[in-house]
Amino acid sequence: MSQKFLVTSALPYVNGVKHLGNVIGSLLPADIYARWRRMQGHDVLAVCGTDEHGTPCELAALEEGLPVADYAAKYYAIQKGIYEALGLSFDYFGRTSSPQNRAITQHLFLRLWENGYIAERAIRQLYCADCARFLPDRYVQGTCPFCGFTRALGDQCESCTKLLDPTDLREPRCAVCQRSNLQVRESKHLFLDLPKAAPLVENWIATRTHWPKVTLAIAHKWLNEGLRERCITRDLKWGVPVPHDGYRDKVFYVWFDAPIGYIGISMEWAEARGTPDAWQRYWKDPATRLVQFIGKDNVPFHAVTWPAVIMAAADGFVLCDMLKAFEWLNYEGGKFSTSQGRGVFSDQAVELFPADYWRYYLCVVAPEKGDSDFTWAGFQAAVNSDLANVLGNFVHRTLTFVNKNWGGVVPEAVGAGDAEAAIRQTLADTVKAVDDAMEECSFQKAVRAQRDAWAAANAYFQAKQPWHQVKTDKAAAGTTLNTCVHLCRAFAVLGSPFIPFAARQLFANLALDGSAEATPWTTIEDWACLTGHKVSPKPAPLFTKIEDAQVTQLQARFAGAQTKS
Ligand code: B3M
Ligand code: ZN
Repeated sequence: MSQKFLVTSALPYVNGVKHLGNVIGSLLPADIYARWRRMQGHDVLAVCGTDEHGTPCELAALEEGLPVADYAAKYYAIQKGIYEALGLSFDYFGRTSSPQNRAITQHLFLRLWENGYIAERAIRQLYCADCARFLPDRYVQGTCPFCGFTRALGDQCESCTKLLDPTDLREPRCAVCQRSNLQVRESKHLFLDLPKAAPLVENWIATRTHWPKVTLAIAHKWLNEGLRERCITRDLKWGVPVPHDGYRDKVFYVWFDAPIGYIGISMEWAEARGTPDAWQRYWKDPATRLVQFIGKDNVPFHAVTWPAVIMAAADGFVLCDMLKAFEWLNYEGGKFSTSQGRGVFSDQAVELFPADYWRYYLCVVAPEKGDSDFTWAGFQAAVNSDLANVLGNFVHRTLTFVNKNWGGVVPEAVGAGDAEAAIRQTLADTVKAVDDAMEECSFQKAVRAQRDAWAAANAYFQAKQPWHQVKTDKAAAGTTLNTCVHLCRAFAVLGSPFIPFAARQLFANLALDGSAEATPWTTIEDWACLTGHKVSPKPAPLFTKIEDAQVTQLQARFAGAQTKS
């Protein structure tokens, strides 16, 4: 039965180009999941976009010497292009700075105000006497009062993930001028009354027992520590203006409008296709399954604050059904580092190798049960062994054999025996394993199950020895090859969400239309449907192996101290 799915990836900050850890930390999983559900015939709306407000973006614009709006437009376009090259199939890649997001953010704020969830408070705020301005969150840097990390920012400590207020920091300094000529001045701000919303959130989280362990652990830890009122306004010009007298010169805190951006981007999508209300079919239907992919540092905002806003606003928006959080991907045993040019960034990745190589390997090392490590040796092994030697080789030998011995026409399967029964069972088990893995959003399991099936298919071909069969019993050879061609087709269907470009080539090699309509998921185990079908006379190779020399070169190039492009 077709279901409605809303699929979101964390919205990457617009400041610069993201590294491979960010790609596997939310973008790629969201795409694969969306493709998987579309392939199954479900009604999917998948959205992503750049998170453009807040101090990270302003500080980056300052560094690049561009007005912040121009800076955001520039990197929005750059990021969008890279994600298309990676095959990310969002229905819309939008921006949190859109007029749609401004409207829905202001609307939800007013609902919160009416419902009594907004408090006015005079707060003491850091003011830089040298820059003559208030310093909101990330404009202040200093030492984390909880863990002692010396480069904590005013909104969150990157090291222990605790949320902070700028005045919590010890030895604070101004991020703009790096001096400590700071004063504490009083100014009025608006606060989200999280203590009042806490029971709503607690009751709701109690129903999310199917969430992954890390997500629940972080959510519970946060709730157990007790929720504090959270300031949602900032003294900045760049952002969504606060629609309330006395605050009209302020904007909302970036983490207030960023998750609302999922809705804003859906509104952009609806308008772009000429059906401005279509977003409501997803967001306001309680039967919609909202599936969200994020990095683990984003859990508090997605498991607690944003749901608090949605529930307190009581405006009929769906809440998250599945919140999948990823841990960190490291690079060759250390951290990816933008400032030191260490590791592979997404713009470089798409220039170096076909997108599927990254997509596949990143799933193999997806940081799902803890942090994991990108290594060039692992990347090379995944491409050369799994993709080229196992899947690529199986497809190649199958199609070459059918072309050579039957003129490309798939022979009949007569007298299928035990070996056929076994491999059919393997495929049935694989289909179930991948579907289960996707239901629990486990990407490692999903690709492992497929790799095992590719290996089993190769072993079947090897064991049947069709090159002998064809000389002694051509009908028996036909049974073998009929089975193998069907396996190729099944692998194309199952693989299409994960390695969409190779899957498309595989469908072309089979001379099949690979669209979900033409080759529906439900026919994956229809073992009769290809008999008599003519495959392509010139199947193209799916993958090219990576040479050792190239790996050595890449290890050196990305080890750090690359000049920033
Ligand atoms: N931009 C943080 C990040 O990229 C933030 C996510 C927003 S999701 C609404 O990690
Ligand atoms: Zn300053």
